[in-house]
Amino acid sequence: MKRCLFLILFIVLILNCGETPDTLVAPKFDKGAPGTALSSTVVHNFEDTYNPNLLDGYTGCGAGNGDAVTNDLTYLQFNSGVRSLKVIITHDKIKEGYIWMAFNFGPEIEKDAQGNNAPQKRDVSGYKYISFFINIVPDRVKFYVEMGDISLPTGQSVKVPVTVIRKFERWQEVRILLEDFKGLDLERVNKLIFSMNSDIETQSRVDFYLDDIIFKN
Ligand SMILES: [Ca+2]
Repeated sequence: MKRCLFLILFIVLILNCGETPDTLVAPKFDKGAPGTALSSTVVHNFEDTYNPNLLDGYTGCGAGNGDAVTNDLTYLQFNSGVRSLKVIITHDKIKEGYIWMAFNFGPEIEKDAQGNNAPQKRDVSGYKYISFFINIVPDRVKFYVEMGDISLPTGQSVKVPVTVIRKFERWQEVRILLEDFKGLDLERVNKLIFSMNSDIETQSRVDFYLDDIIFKN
């Protein structure tokens, strides 16, 4: 009888070992060998280098019409690892400007019509969210998350507005459903952009920290 119980216990253990964890229920993803589908794709975690990002693409920022944006890897704050990205934005309250921080998807080996390195397409259709962590100095910040696909002309994207209310106390995760990017071809996404228009932001200066930009389910 004892031997029989041991046998049953052994079989149960074997069956449990063979179970596939939920995290491996995978989306479609066009990088990596077949059968190695991933449960998430990290765009940037701001740990080792600013450029290239973890999708082998170029990360850059800019502003016009009197506005300014700077960003730097910093040890002052982090959600993962030991570093995050510190972003400082200043607005010209008189003029209307556009401020952007772009994460192109790489490797950027092809040229577009203007001769610039062209971001490469990624299939993110198997994911449910684009997620990122933010920690902010002012108690309210409004911006857009934009994404482009390779069928859109250069400079065009699909925008989703985001308002973060949390004060500079702790990291806050923001998740945006990918289905909210109406009309975007999720099988051929080539860039992710954080942007602001001066006219939607009342603060003259916004400091915030950004970490762990991830496509996930
Ligand atoms: Ca980090």
